[in-house]
Amino acid sequence: MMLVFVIIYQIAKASEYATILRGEEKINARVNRTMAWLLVAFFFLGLYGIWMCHEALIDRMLPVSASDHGVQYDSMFVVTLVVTGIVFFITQTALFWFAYRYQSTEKRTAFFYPHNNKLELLWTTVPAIAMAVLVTIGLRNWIHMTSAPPKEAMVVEVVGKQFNWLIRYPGKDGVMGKRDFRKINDANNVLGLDWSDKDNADDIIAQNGELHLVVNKPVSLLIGSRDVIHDVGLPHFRMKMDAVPGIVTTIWFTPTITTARMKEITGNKDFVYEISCDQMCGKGHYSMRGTVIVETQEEYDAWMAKQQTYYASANPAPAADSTAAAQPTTDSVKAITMK
Ligand SMILES: [Cu+2]
Repeated sequence: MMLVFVIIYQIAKASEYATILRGEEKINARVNRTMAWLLVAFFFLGLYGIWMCHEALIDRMLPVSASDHGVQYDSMFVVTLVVTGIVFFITQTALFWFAYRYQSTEKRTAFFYPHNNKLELLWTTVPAIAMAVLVTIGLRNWIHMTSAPPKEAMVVEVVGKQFNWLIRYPGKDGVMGKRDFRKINDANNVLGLDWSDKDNADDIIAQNGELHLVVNKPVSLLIGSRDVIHDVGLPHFRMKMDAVPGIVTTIWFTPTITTARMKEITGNKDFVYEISCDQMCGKGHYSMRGTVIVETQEEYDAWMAKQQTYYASANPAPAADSTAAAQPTTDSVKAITMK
């Protein structure tokens, strides 16, 4: 750093002496010319930089969106990028071209041009209209995505904790039983299911934390947290939503591409849809990677048929009473709660 300063200082000193020797005007004209060319060079260097970044990062881009809402997001993104991109290239080209074309010379003096109503009107209204259109598209999509999910949507609960995701399915009745944070214990009630609510009897908590979804079937996620604020990030579906302790947040979308199909599209046989935690939540934040499996209805049903209710897996009953434990009736649930 010091060396650079010394060099710049020496060059400045040298040009100062040169100015005295050769006459200031002549030197100024030459400096102006050099500066103008350097600006042009800077412009092309900048364009090359943009192209370079694009080349370097293109392989890391997410594959095509795997949800209907994601397709809408992507199209908004492209529209915004094209509109702002065109404006960027026009304004930047003009900026550097003007600096070159209208560089100061002996022949040309500066022209005082303080105000022009027509120009002011033009460069205020055009961006205002463009922004209004972009915001309107965004609002329309936002209203759709945050609206109530369709009636046929499946419901899955996703609860973040330090440091993994707990996924609960409502079971055959399609209803999630009540939860109470005071009933949470890591031994046999990770979500604090209230066993006095019989809707909990058939609820399922996926053993390996996999979120199984049916392709082309809307899904509504009920999102919560057991401790701090997490965030359900579903990059391949272009969705994300905060997981906040004490309240239920929701998102809904329709997955449109099965995991199997996405493996073909990406040419990656190990491809998995992931849930990332998009909110810094503690020292294990990086490890909160969940898996989403999008499959056909038949595959989903086959998987679901193999799942044990959380009640049964968390409360292994004595061997003699095994039938009651596997499918807890309201009575057996009550009996356990009374103890
Ligand atoms: Cu987290």
